[in-house]
Amino acid sequence: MLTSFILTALAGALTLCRAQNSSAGLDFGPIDFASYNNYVYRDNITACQIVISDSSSPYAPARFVTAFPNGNTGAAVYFIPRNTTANSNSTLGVTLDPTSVKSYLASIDNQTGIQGDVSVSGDLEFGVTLIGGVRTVRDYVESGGTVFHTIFNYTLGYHDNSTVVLVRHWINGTTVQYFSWQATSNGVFNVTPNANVTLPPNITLTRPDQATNATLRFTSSYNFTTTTPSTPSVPLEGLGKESLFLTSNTTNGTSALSDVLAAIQNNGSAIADQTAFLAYSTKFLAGGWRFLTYFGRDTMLALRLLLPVISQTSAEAILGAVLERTNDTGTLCHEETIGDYASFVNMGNNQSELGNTPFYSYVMLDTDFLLLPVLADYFTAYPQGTNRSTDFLATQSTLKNGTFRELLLKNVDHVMNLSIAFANDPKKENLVPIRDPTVGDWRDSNTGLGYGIYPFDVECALIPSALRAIATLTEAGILPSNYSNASTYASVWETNASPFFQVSISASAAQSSLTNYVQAANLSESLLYGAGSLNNTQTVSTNGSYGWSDAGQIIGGDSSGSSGNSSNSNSTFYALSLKADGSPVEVLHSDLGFVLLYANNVSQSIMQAVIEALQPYPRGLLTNVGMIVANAAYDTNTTNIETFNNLQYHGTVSWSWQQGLMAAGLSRQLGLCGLSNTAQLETVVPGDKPAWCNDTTLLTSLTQAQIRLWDSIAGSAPALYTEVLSPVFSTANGTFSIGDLGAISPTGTEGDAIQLWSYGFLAQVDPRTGKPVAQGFP
Ligand SMILES: *[C@@H]1O[C@H](CO)[C@@H](O)[C@H](O)[C@H]1NC(C)=O
Ligand SMILES: *[C@@H]1O[C@H](CO)[C@@H](O)[C@H](O)[C@H]1NC(C)=O
Ligand SMILES: *[C@@H]1O[C@H](CO)[C@@H](O)[C@H](O)[C@H]1NC(C)=O
Ligand SMILES: *[C@@H]1O[C@H](CO)[C@@H](O)[C@H](O)[C@H]1NC(C)=O
Ligand SMILES: *[C@@H]1O[C@H](CO)[C@@H](O)[C@H](O)[C@H]1NC(C)=O
Ligand SMILES: *[C@@H]1O[C@H](CO)[C@@H](O)[C@H](O)[C@H]1NC(C)=O
Ligand SMILES: *[C@@H]1O[C@H](CO)[C@@H](O)[C@H](O)[C@H]1NC(C)=O
Ligand SMILES: *[C@@H]1O[C@H](CO)[C@@H](O)[C@H](O)[C@H]1NC(C)=O
Ligand SMILES: *[C@@H]1O[C@H](CO)[C@@H](O)[C@H](O)[C@H]1NC(C)=O
Ligand SMILES: *[C@@H]1O[C@H](CO)[C@@H](O)[C@H](O)[C@H]1NC(C)=O
Ligand SMILES: *[C@@H]1O[C@H](CO)[C@@H](O)[C@H](O)[C@H]1NC(C)=O
Ligand SMILES: CC(=O)N[C@H]1CO[C@H](CO)[C@@H](O)[C@@H]1O
Repeated sequence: MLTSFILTALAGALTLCRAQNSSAGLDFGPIDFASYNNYVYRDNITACQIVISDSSSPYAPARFVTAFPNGNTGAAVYFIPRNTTANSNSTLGVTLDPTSVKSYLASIDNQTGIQGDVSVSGDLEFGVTLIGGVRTVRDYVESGGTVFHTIFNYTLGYHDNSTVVLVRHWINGTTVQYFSWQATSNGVFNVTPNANVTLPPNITLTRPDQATNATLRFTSSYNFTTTTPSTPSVPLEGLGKESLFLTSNTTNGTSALSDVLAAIQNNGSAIADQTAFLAYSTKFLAGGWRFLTYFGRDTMLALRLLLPVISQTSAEAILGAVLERTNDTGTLCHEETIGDYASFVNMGNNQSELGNTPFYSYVMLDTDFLLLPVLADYFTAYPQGTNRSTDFLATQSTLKNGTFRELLLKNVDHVMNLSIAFANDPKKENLVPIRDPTVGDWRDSNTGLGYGIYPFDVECALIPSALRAIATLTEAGILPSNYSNASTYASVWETNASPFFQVSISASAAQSSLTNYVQAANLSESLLYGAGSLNNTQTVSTNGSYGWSDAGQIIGGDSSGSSGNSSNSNSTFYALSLKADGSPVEVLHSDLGFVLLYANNVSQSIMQAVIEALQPYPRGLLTNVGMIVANAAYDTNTTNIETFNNLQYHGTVSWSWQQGLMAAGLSRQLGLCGLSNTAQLETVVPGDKPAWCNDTTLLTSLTQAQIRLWDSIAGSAPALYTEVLSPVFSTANGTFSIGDLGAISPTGTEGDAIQLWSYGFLAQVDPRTGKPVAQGFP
């Protein structure tokens, strides 16, 4: 009796707690990136990102997007300028008044959302309008305006000459979504319903006073509550920067760590707020606006980068979200699809009876190996996680049956099963291929991996690291003792996988490849000398002091030094991937960073390859606006010059988090050598000193490469926390500028302005100055 009374009372209290969302508030913007201004607003009613075209050019439509983490819900409209005024250039500017933005709550039907005012500088017509999932908007945008499914059609609601309401009933459930526009000054709507109701109405706005702007009030709202069988309503509770990060008075860490934590809360607090928009107590989101939902890989990589500074609450939110979504075979979830778009996916899978039950995708191979390394580091090397394993792993999962421990063991078994063949017989065919023919690791696509199926990052870094983690967790008594093979498996992978990826190139072949590449890619020969495009931005004015183009530090250089290369002066670099026939995709790449941050017992040959990759592009990966992720300059298959050009999502473009990975990894490896390095926040487990630490020439080269890398990173400062940028070359200046991939590429993948893993930089110190990155660059 008593027990059941208490349970009922508790359940009541729980419902109350849950009905009251207590998110940390946020209100910031604009963040201007990739031709859009981004604003964020979050309170205890809603969380929303507003994205608006940042400039007007003649006749160009202006795009307006609202994107919500809850249900991964979105609404977008393209405003098309009208040529109504004689002598007009028909430009249309749309500007948000940030002070007008507030949350919207209509208790009558539980609608929540966002409201605000925009000022529009011209007459306009409503173009394509999308209402439903963020994914629906993404599909349209990323397909260059071709993908638009009838099932997502909206209908015209109430309208008069000052108001237009667009309505969408979600595919399943009772959610209704409204996208409303009200002309509050100098605007008159003219709305003509289409005779065919499945086609859009004609909506125009005219300004009675052509000399001034019109003001439009938008309201974007919907009534959806996340539901799971056992938790009928779980609002997303947003974490503020104070609970997201450690604060300097909660640790007794090094002074470098205290400085970094203080910088995050003080000078860097605007950046910390951006991170907070992606941080919720039950999951973290990958990025805004295009990825405002759970992505396993993004969140685990972000966690790994942020380990020195992230709070226990946040670390466990990320780890828990991954474990919650583990499937029966121990495969980890790549992406969750929720809300309206989940219905669409379920129907596509002939499972429409599931309604809008979340759909979990398990396509990515790299994701499977990312949990164990970060979990092992969290439990055994970082103070936040020490002594947390018992309680945390005892947590009951809400999305899947079982405790976190049971789900973790499934992943451990999965990792052991995938790696056993190679561990027993280390030949190429026993490497682990990507599961899906078109996607496999963070480089996503066929083209991103150069049509390879064995990715370097997975085979050479993530698998050995996951196996090491199993050994570490077993040793710490966190995993049961039946994984005694893990350590042996790890050694086999560490020793035998990377040699398959080696590509040997002679000095003369390297030189002629570069000469050919510079022409094919419309670059300039000047980039091949000294500091290349970094000539004016480097730390020191004297070429050579930081190993720019030193023979012992470049591909095809005279490697008589400590390079570890053979005496015939051939250089070795590591292929991006291997094709099904085992042949290497000879593309220089930044995934070496995975080895640096994740792997143990890294070979001297790889360290030498890192030094050589950290040279100016096209000799290496560094441009004056950031490190690029792929470079086909040395590829004997010259068609890859096109496949990896600067219009490709994973071509000669810069992903900021990859710079962060490389920088954190270098810092970790130097730390393993016991080198006192101001950049060192990574906790280094003693006893892991690699053999090459005794090679002083190599160590000097590594520290020089580190400085070069940070010169390049500093050049990307205006886009440091964004998703992706494309370096655009100016022959006149001999340097690159930050280009907007979405605008210059016909396939139109625009970069997100705020991307979770790019905030990994908040845990780093610039080794050139000893200052926390959170403070900004000098
Ligand atoms: C949200 O917070 C405000 C002010 O802090 C409060 O007045 C309001 O009642 C809260 N709303 C909800 C739904 O909790
Ligand atoms: C506006 O003018 C431009 C340039 O003359 C033209 O391309 C466009 O079709 C016109 N738009 C309308 C709606 O008339
Ligand atoms: C169009 O814009 C250009 C550049 O802003 C300006 O020079 C030109 O006078 C404008 N034309 C008209 C007809 O307003
Ligand atoms: C008119 O709209 C343009 C573009 O949105 C904006 O730049 C300008 O500041 C607005 N003018 C006023 C007076 O609000
Ligand atoms: C609004 O939400 C409350 C609490 O979840 C629920 O009791 C009520 O029925 C909902 N109202 C409507 C109109 O759906
Ligand atoms: C808008 O509609 C109202 C009511 O129908 C009418 O009184 C008013 O004149 C209209 N305004 C314009 C500019 O058409
Ligand atoms: C959403 O709102 C509609 C009316 O606008 C209502 O019929 C429906 O029950 C609501 N659904 C939820 C989940 O509150
Ligand atoms: C209405 O438009 C849709 C989509 O273009 C089309 O498939 C349908 O045949 C049209 N219906 C009528 C009655 O014209
Ligand atoms: C919408 O109506 C306006 C004004 O009548 C007209 O100029 C425009 O061409 C129409 N747009 C479409 C797509 O029919
Ligand atoms: C820690 O420091 C912050 C300011 O940096 C302060 O607001 C907070 O109260 C302090 N917490 C404790 C437990 O001392
Ligand atoms: C979801 O909606 C689709 C399309 O209307 C329908 O076929 C399906 O039966 C619905 N499923 C549920 C569970 O409501
Ligand atoms: C109102 C609306 O969005 N109508 C669209 C419905 O879907 C068809 C095809 O997918 C589009 O052509 C309509 O514009």
